Amino acid sequence: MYRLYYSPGAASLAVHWMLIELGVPFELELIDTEARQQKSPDYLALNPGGLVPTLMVDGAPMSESAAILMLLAERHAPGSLSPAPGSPGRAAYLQWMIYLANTLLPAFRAWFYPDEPALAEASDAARGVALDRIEAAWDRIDAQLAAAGPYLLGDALTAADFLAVMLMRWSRNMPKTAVAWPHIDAYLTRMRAMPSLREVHAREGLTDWIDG
Ligand SMILES: N[C@@H](CCC(=O)N[C@@H](CS)C(=O)NCC(=O)O)C(=O)O
Repeated sequence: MYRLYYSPGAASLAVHWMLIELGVPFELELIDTEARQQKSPDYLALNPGGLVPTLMVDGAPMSESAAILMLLAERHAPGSLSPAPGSPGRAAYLQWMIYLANTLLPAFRAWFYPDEPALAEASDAARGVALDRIEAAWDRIDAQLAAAGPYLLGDALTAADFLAVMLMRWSRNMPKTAVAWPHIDAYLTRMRAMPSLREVHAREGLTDWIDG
């Protein structure tokens, strides 16, 4: 059985949401990031970066939310949440998964942890750069939704939607939230109606954002 190490609202949310959507059995283990449990020796043995999430897969720890989403999609929804190798949608799927994981998610890390990319005295500047990068990503994603829609990659829900929606949620307290972009706003209205997204909010005790 899968075991997900999670923290409410963290990068584990997308994985937790997909596990619920897929209907596969799993156990949850809460990691209290306020208490820095993610840096405990026991957890570091599973996730050397000391980050949430970790998913135990067949007894072995796996980290990196995007990679976990891709694995779960391949294992449990072949050809639907994850376009098959060689299929027409595969290239765009890989591109968007890596863009979200490699460009947008790190910009959020720089926004939430500005001391990481810069010294403490330069953290305001680091946050400014992160904000520009996040807003540039919303421009790009909004244009993609306008051109493709109703999901990020067109007609079908994919793992990229799980990652994108989680990241959109992370913008909820920023100066300009993702819903300021009209096609993202319409997309989130549709996505927020998904029972599995509502369920993961309920299970993680998250009451803000889900109702707009
Ligand atoms: N690239 C990692 C990033 C995970 C990440 O940044 N997790 C945050 C929570 S959203 C975390 O563990 N923060 C605690 C820390 O940095 O100590 C992934 O996608 O899994």
